Amino acid sequence: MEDLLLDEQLQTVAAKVRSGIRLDGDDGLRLLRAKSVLGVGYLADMVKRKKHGDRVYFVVNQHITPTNICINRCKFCAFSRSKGEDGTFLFSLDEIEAKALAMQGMGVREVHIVGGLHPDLDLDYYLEMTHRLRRALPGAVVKALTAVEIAHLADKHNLPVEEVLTQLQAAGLEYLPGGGAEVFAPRVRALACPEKISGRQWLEVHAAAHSIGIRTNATILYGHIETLKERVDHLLQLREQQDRTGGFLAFIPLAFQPKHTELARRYSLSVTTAYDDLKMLAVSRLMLDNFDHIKAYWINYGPKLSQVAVDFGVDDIHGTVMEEKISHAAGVDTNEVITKEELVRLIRAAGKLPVNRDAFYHSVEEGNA
Ligand code: V47
Ligand code: SF4
Repeated sequence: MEDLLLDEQLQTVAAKVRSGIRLDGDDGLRLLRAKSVLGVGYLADMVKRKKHGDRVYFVVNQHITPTNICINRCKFCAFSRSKGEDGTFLFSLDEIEAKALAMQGMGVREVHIVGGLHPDLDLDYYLEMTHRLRRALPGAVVKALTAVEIAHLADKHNLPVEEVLTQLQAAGLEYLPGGGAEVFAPRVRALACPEKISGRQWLEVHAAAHSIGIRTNATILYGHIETLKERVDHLLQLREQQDRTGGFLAFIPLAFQPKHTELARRYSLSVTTAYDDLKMLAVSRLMLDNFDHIKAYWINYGPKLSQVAVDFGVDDIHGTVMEEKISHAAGVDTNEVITKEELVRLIRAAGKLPVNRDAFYHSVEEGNA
């Protein structure tokens, strides 16, 4: 059976995986270039099972996007607008609080907040927002502001990143989402998001968060102009940082959604294929041996591919979401919400044990979640 799945190239990697030897960059490339997606998935599943057995996690969460006004205007982003342009939005603190209040009593464990870099919103807005969200949903963790938004606030107020994070933590922020990492390679950043902080700065913000006990996620935006080697280098940099600071909980490969984006227009890019997605998820599991969780973001993959992904190294399929603007602006045709019951059904039908988790992956309900 194994011989059918693992050709000569994959056998070399398989030997390392079985003996728990750390994979190197060449192994990463071999895996991404492998012909057999099933072979790569088989190895990733082996590692996933050692860490989590049959468990597959999800979270009852709510996404809130405060604004789409952004000074960066990354070339892959169809969601952002410049101030004064048509189609902008900005929610007041009362409106954001009302969204959270509407979710009271629904078992929400995480509020996920990612938005644009608004030129006029200051730190006080985010401190007050965090405080109000904690008050409205005391059982939920506030997972808010990517490293890019944190760096923007530090820059705006001429404060050290550590100070911005400490003030947000005092207001109740416990977790940073993984966005803004994109691809660390300066070549890709110069073409795809020239205004964004560098990969090094992104890693520094996460290191600062880890040093004061804020847990964080990490992402890669793949499937556009990056090379496979640039993908692997990105994973290696995250692994090195995790060895040093240890605060990452989940890694989320984000499949590029091309519609209405300048990057897709300029380079004639298409949406990723299921094979590319499954391989990327599996390779992430295999390369990131010091990350506990690999997440398939169902908003980008759709519920069906996310279900299949739980046999390819994935132990987490994200959550209920409620509203989603970034990927939908770029053309995904998934819903913006999925019920807890549907997530449980998908995980069970894959022969796995559904675990309703909190933001920190503590079990809220298992089995009959
Ligand atoms: O950094 C922008 C991405 C990210 C597109 O931590 C796009 O659990 C695909 O932070 N196609 C923000 N992606 C999203 C984010 C996130 C998402 C899911 C889970 C978590 C988590 C965090 O959205 C940005 C960028 O990489 N993005 N445009 C696009 N066209
Ligand atoms: Fe702004 Fe984020 Fe979109 Fe870049 S990806 S333009 S930083 S909202």
